[in-house]
Amino acid sequence: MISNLDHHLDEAARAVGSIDDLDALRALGVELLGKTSVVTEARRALGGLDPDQRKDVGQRLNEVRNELERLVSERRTTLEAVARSVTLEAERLDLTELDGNKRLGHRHVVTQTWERLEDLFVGMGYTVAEGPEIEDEWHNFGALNFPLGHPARDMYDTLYVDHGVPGSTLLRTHTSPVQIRVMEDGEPPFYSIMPGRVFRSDTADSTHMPVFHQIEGLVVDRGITFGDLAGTLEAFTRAYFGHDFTSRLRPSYFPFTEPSAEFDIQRPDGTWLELGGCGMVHPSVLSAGGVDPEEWSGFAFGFGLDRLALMRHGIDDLRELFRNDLRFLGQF
Ligand code: FA5
Repeated sequence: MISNLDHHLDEAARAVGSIDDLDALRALGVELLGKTSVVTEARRALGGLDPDQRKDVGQRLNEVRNELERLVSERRTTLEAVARSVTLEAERLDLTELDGNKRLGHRHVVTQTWERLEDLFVGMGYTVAEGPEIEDEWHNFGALNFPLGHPARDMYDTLYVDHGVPGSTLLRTHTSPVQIRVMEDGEPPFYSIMPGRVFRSDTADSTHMPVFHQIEGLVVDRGITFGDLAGTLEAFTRAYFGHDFTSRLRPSYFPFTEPSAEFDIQRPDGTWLELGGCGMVHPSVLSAGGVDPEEWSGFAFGFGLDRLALMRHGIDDLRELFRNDLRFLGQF
């Protein structure tokens, strides 16, 4: 029996050594160590041996079993290392070949979109303003006509910062608080855009990210009407997307604009994507910013900047923009 086991071990060692894929190794492991394997059968047969023989055969059996386990596990480690290096090789990026400018880095497609939008609006006479990403609840909500406890606050899944009174500090959920800051810091008229990063506890999917970008627009002057808003958005659509895109305004609701609308863009394939909201600035919001609503009126809009990039470049999944795969980003 002992010589049978030794012979089995020799054969098994050869079989393990000749295997070069992990699935086949898993199957061989079951064959060599599982319920119907030679070593398990031999253990069952031990009961029929006389005590002396049982001791010798039992000891050898344990040794053979341990050796089989070691052989299989060693082979697994080797094959896993080979699989890893095959994957690494396939995903290797050669950063040494800097022939000419071919492989130089360039701006991320979201940054390019951001800069293009700034150029476009600056060309239309707007200035660019910024505000903080960590905001107080007054600028993000209160001044924008969302009183405490107002159900419209639930439109945004807000991420609060553990600072000061609970609920008083947050990651801004939109760029609209910058409207208030622009009005607080200056005197009308205002023609400003406010690009920036915003945060919501949204689950990532093909059109949503928890961290994304918006571009806000605010115009406050004497005699501004909804017609000015519609005309500005139309001029923007043509300048940014070109002539194979169309846009539409749908009635909507935001506490800080009245009337309010949603701004959608139609792709060349006929599908629509919501890009943002807009409307006439609510008189209470003008007052909150220190602007007299009897004298001034205005409009505002807020677009998803990442979605603008998506539409313009025909990308169908927002998440692709943030996977940092150079083979993808290199296309833009
Ligand atoms: C707002 O955030 C309003 N502040 C917009 C506004 C400004 C209205 C000024 C009126 C006047 P909304 O929650 O719909 O509205 O977001 C605006 C746009 O941001 C959306 O249309 C969409 O393009 C983009 N957006 C919203 N959530 C996400 C997300 N999770 N990921 C990527 N883009 C998003």
